[in-house]
Amino acid sequence: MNGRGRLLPIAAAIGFVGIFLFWILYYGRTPETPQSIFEAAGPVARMQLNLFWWIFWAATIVFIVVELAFVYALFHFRRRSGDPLPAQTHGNMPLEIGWTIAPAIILAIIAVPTVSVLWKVLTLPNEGVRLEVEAVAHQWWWEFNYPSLGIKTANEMHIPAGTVAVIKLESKDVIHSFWIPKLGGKLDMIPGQHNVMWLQGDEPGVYYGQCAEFCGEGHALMRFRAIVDTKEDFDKWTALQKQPAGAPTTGAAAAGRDIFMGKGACAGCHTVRGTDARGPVGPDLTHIGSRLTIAAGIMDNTHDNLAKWIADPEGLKPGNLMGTVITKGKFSSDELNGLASYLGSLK
Ligand code: HEC
Ligand SMILES: [Cu+2]
Repeated sequence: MNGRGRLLPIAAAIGFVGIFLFWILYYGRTPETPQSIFEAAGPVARMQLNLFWWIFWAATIVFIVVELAFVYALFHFRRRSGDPLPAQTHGNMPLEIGWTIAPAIILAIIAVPTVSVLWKVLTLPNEGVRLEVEAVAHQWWWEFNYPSLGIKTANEMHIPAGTVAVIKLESKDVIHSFWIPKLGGKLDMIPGQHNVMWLQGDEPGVYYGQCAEFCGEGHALMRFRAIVDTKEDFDKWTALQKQPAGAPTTGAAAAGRDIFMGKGACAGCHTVRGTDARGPVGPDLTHIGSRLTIAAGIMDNTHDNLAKWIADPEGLKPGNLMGTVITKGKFSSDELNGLASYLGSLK
C-alpha cells in the first residue's frame, strides 16, 4: 500500500473516535434529566461537579497531547522503502526521567482540588442553621427520622432551602448507598456503622434520590425524593407530620380502615400513629396521603396506584417483604378501593 492508501483508514478512525467522543460528551451532559449530576442544586453537588470538570479537562489535555505525539510519530518516523534498520537504542535517560516526572506533576495538580473538596465534603459545617436527619435504608425503601422534631416518615425527605442537613446514614440489612445526584453524594449505608454526610439545597424543588449500591433484586426500584421546601412550607410540613392520623370521613375509607386494622394484616407491619397499627416492619403510613410517590418513588401517589400496589406488591417490586404476605388475589376490588381510600385520606 502507498502512503495515501494508509492515510485514509487512519483519518477515518480518528474521525470516528472524534464523533463518538463528541456524541458521549454532548448527549451525556443531560442537566435537564432528574438524576443528572450536571445541574448542581446545592453547595456539595457544586463542589463535586467543579472537581469533575477540573479532572475532566486535565485528562482531556493529556489525551490530546498524547494523541498528537502519537499521530506525529506515526507519520514522521514511518519506515520508507530502502530505509536501513534504525539505530537500536535501549533506554534514554532524559526521556525516562521526563515521563516519570510529568505524570507525577499532573497527579499532584489534580490532588490539590481533590483533597480540598474531600475535606470540605467530609467536614460538617459548624456555622449556620443545621437540621439533623436520620436516614435508614431497608430492602428496598428509606426511613427518615427527624430526632429533634420527633418526626418519622418514609421515602420522601423534606429539608428547608438554604439549611445544612446533617444526614446520619444507617442500614437495617445490607449495604446501600445514599445518593441525590443534584444535591450531592454518594455515601454508603453500612449495617452497624454510622456514616454522616451533609447536604444543602439552594432552591425549593423536588430532587430525585436513588440507592447507588447494588442491594438485591429491588435495587433499581429503591428510589426516593428529597423535597427542598421554603422555610414556611417546611414548618407547615413539620406541623402536619407531628399530628396523629385523622379519622376516616367517607364510608369507603372507614371500610378500608377496618380491613387495614383487621383481616388485611397491614397493621402487623405498618404504623399509623393514633391508631392500633404499630407494626415496625414497613414504612410509617401515618401521613402516606401527603406523599408525592409510593413504594420508594416508583409510582405517583394516586388512588389507582395505591390500589395497584396493594393488589400485587410482588408484581411491582419482586422480592419485597410486603409481597410475601399480601399476595395477588387476596383482596376484592371493593376491598382494594376501601384500602386505597383510607390511605389516600391520611394526609
Ligand atoms: C410483611 C409486612 C407487610 C405487610 C403485612 C404489609 N406491608 Fe405494606 N409495606 C411493607 C414493606 C416492607 C413496604 C416497603 C416496600 C418497598 O417499597 O420496598 C411496604 C410498603 C407499603 C406502601 C407504600 C409506602 C410508601 O411509603 O410509599 C403502602 C401504601 C403499603 N405498604 C400498604 C399496605 C397495606 C394496605 C397492607 C395491608 C393490606 C400492607 N401494606 C401490608 C411491609 C408490609
Ligand atoms: Cu439499596
